[in-house]
Amino acid sequence: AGMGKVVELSKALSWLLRHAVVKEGLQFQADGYVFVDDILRHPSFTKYTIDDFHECVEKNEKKRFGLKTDEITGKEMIRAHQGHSIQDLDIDMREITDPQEFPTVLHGTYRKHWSSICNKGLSKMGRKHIHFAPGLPKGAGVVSGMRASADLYIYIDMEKALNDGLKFFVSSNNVILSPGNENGCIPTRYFRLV
Ligand code: HQG
Repeated sequence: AGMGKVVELSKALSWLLRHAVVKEGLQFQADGYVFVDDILRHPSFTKYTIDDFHECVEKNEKKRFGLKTDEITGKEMIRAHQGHSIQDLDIDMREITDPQEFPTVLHGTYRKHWSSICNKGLSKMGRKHIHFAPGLPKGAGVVSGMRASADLYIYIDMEKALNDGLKFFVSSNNVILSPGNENGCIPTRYFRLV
């Protein structure tokens, strides 16, 4: 398939797997996986083939998706590794306990949000977690965990945040995720100057 079709499929899968499986009436497992066959039958996906799915997973620049074979049925399943708004999911993520493991943890955002972020801290907004990258994108490339279009980077003092009991996790595609405090926020006192 052409790159245009692959990117279009990546966007459609991000929408479905992160936000819409419930409202679209699709079955999903607690770990976020959905049967590929069920998706191929969905009206928005009938133009795609199983090969398009494989290509989309492999070529994805942020390694957004993962495939597995269901042990019971032997059928292929797909999930998004992070970025969900659906609440009833329990995706295996490793907790970060050593602040030295990720010396640089940053959130990519936009200057237009800065005054609001200063008031409330960084918020998970509509998602389950606030997203962070373990470093800046290399060269002109992209890094999982932040948007390439970000024009403001907020660095986190991991030592201070972990000491104060804030939780951070790493997803299978190396995105750093935090549910924030009881308000779903990382307060500004955990930001650091670089
Ligand atoms: C901002 C992409 C006002 C926040 C990326 C962001 C990521 C606030 C937006 C993943 C705020 C939320 C998630 C506050 C945060 N006031 N604005 N207090 N706190 N914000 O889409 O991090 O390419 O939910 O900075 O790489 O942009 O889709 O989060 O601008 O990993 O795989 O509110 O999406 O991954 O937007 O993006 P989002 P995000 P994919």
